[in-house]
Amino acid sequence: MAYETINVEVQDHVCQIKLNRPEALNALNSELLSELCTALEEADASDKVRCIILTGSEKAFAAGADIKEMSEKSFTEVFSTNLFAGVNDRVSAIRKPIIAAVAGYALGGGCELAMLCDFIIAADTAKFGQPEINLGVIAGIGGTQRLTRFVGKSKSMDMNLTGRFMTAEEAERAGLVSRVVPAKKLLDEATAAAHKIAEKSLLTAMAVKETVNRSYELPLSEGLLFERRVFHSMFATEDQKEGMAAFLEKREAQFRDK
Ligand code: CO8
Repeated sequence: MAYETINVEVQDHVCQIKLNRPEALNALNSELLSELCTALEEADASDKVRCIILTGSEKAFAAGADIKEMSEKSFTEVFSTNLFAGVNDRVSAIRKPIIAAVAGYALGGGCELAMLCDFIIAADTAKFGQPEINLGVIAGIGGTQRLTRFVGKSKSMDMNLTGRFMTAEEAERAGLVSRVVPAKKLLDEATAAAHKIAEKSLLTAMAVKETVNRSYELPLSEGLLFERRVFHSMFATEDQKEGMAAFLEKREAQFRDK
């Protein structure tokens, strides 16, 4: 499918989706969000894709929701259309792993979109922030909720109340990003990580994603039970037999997603 505000490329089982509104630092307008959700759903459904990378430009992953588009909206309109609920639900429903490769600004909805991915690899130029308070609003798709779970209350309050930006180094220390790499190597590192994931059984990778995400929804005892039951269920798969046999026979596993 042809898109106006994103570029999509599939190579070696990895789908790279690049946000592409350079004139607005990849601000997330309704067209971009709709195209992004459709592209993610297409990748999720495609036999050719085993892992997804979401990225932006060198200057901006995304500088937030599109302020021009939002500025004239009324309460009635945003409430009755449940603005941004669909994006949260559609991105959360993707079952294949999504890596956010972030360089430059990831602000407001940009930071929230990165947090909706499964993990974040940051360039050393990345800047994360929830500056919505400067616009007289608050975060709307995870900036007060997911960010607090990732970095703790104190830092989340700091980010949401002062609107200051976090460097990549601080974001790694705080647990928001999994690794920081030189900006020039960002896509190579993200692609290498995606290829590593793509080599695994897709069934198992999806089970990992579903189970880790449950840890945010469940108390520990229920989370552990869910994990154990999913672990047990993997013994019904051919990939479990193959993975363990390959280890014992000292060879590479040939997973078949069965
Ligand atoms: N919306 C619309 N346009 C934007 C946005 C934005 N969020 N950010 C930048 N732009 C535009 C600018 O208006 C400018 O356009 P023009 O050239 O036509 O004037 C162009 O991008 C370049 O921007 P700057 O000239 O400002 O570039 P600087 O390098 O001087 O500054 C900054 C970069 C610091 C990133 C600055 O642009 C900035 O502060 N942007 C706004 C950041 C912000 O407040 N983000 C939060 C938005 S609110 C939000 O995200 C609510 C989340 C709700 C959920 C979202 C669900 C997906």
